[in-house]
Formats: sequence, structure tokens, C-alpha cells
Amino acid sequence: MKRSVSILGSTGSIGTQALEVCEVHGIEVKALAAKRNEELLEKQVRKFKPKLVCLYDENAYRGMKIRLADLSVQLVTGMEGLCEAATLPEADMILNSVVGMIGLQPTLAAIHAGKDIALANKETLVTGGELVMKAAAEKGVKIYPVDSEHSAIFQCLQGYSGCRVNKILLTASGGPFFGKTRSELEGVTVAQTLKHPNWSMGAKITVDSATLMNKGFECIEAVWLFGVRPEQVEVVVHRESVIHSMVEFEDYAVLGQMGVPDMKIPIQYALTYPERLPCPTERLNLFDYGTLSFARPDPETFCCLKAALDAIGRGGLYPTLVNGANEELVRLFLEEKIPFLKIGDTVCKALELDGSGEVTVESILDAEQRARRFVRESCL
Ligand code: MN3
Repeated sequence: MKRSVSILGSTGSIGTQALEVCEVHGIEVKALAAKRNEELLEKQVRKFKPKLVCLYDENAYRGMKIRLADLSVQLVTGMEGLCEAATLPEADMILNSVVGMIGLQPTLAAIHAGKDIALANKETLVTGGELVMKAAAEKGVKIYPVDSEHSAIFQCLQGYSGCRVNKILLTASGGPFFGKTRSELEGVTVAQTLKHPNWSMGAKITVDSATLMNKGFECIEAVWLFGVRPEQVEVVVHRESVIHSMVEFEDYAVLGQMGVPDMKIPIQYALTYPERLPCPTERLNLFDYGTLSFARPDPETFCCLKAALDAIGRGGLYPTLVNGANEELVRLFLEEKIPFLKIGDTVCKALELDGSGEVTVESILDAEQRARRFVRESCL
């Protein structure tokens, strides 16, 4: 089966691994989009020969024009360009792996263009879950989760469409600070935070893993993707990251999906669904692990998790407030302007902002800006 894909966020961790999968299985790449990594993007363009390339950042775009002057590829920029890449008629599906709020609009554009979506951009569902799932249902568009946990749940649900799910057991590695108390977290540095035990990922998501904000967002995503209530999602700390998540059905049978912690497996499943093909990764050897462990998370110390669960319970624009505040706080933390614990404390306070009202693209963008402003006013 010949497939073609447009990749948004092609120079990031997910994007580069997706291109590896495309190369192995001969999936054609029709569009590539990146924020500002001109050098890597140029290499990708020369190798995969897409029809359209988007460099989101306008300054980088100007430099890219010179780099690609000898090619006939179409070069675009900004949100308009990103949406053009998301809707390119030549591609069967898109992989949206951009980081942050800028991922929402291209997802919606792709849905309206009738494209199936391999979704790795968390903000799409965290902030716009209501809009996105409704639009996808109306258009008959399929959303394939790329995140390892949601891919695992999706895989466990194959063949069980008529069966009732009791709960989803969403596994969490616990990040580098699992088991630490609040006072032990007081002086942690950016370097310590960026040292994730199992997964190699971008800086933003690695910080989110350390605060458990990432797990909180994944709970919100699970609610939207699988149509469950927030209280049906249970976070299980599983340090080894071998079981990528589980589903408990009505008969109390629990199905889980296992594998080495390598994103290429879920990326490939999203791109080649429903086929299972050899993946360019290692095989799971359970004897290397010996034992697997499970523990409860500590939402009092890691209050980002509590804030996310609170936000999805309230619904509306509350998840957007949490997300917007967190994005700004992580930026400040990475610039070493605020301490680690300030992230969780301020995310919780952002829930005091007004998150009621109708969820539209405009109200989402407005709530995000309000949350960011709140953070700057309370931290700087
Ligand atoms: Mn994950």
C-alpha cells in the first residue's frame, strides 16, 4: 500500500524519527514544516524531495530561500504556510508533531481538508479537544495517536469497539524526580530536570515530564481521544516504561501494550495503521528487566498533575489556562529565571482565572494569552 504524508515539526524528536520510518517503508513525504532549524530542514528537503516546505519563523524563512534557491520546491512561512503544509492535496495524511499552541490551527485545517491525522501535538487536544473531536467526527477524519501511552490504549482497543471500558491505566515513568519531597525539589537545576530516565525528547516535554504536567496533559488527551470521563483515567507510575498503558474492560480483563521505550513503534503504527511492519528499533527483552514496578503518583508534590485533572473536570477553557501558564513557566524555568517549584505553584494559581465560556479558536487563543500574562505578572 502506497502512502504519503506531510510532516509538521520535521526537525524535532518525533519528526526525525518519523522520517526514519518513512524511509524504511517507502512512505512518500509531500510536505515538511519546521519552526527554525534551517540546517537540518535543508538536509531533509534534499533527501526526501517534498513538494512544499514551510519554515515557520520568518527570519529563518529568508535564509532558507537562499539555501534552497537551486530547487523547485515551494517555500512558505508563518501560520498560513503551516496550514498550507497541513492541507496539501497530494498527502494522504499529516503527522502533526509541532511543539506548543501553534499546533492547533494546522490540525483543524487538516481536518477540514479531510486529512487523517497522526497526532503528536499535545496542545491540539489539551486546549481544543472539544472542537477537534467534533470536527473530526463531522468530517469522518481519523485521528491516530502518536504518543506512546495513547498509542498503547488505541492498540488495546482494537477489535473491542462495542465493549465498555471501565478505566484507562495511563502509565508514567515518574520522570527524574519521582519519590522526591517538596523540600528536595527546591534547588533542582535545569540540567538535572533535563535528565530523563527512559525517553529522549525535546526540552519542553522533558521539563513537563519532570513536573508531571506531561502526564496531566495526557490524561486530558485520553478523555478526548477515547471518550471517557476524567475519573476513568488513572495514572500509574511504572518506572521501567515497558508497559505503555493499559485498558480495563467491563469484565475486569486488563489489556496492556508493551515494548522498548522507543517512539518509532507508536510513530510507525500511526503512519501505517492497521498494518504491523518490522520497525527500525530494538526488540523487547523482558529478561533485561527482570521485574516491573508500579506505584501511585504524588499529586500534592507534583501539583501540575493535580491542576490538569482539576482543569479537565471543570472543562471549558480551564485546560487552556493550565497549558498557557505552563508553556510560559517552562520557558522562564529554562531561561533560569524561576525555580522549579514555581512552575507547579503558578500553574495551580492560573486556575483562578476565568475559564468559563464557549470553546472556539478565538477564545482558546485569548485564554492562552491571559494565562501567559498572568504568569509574567506573578513571576517577573
Ligand atoms: Mn507520553
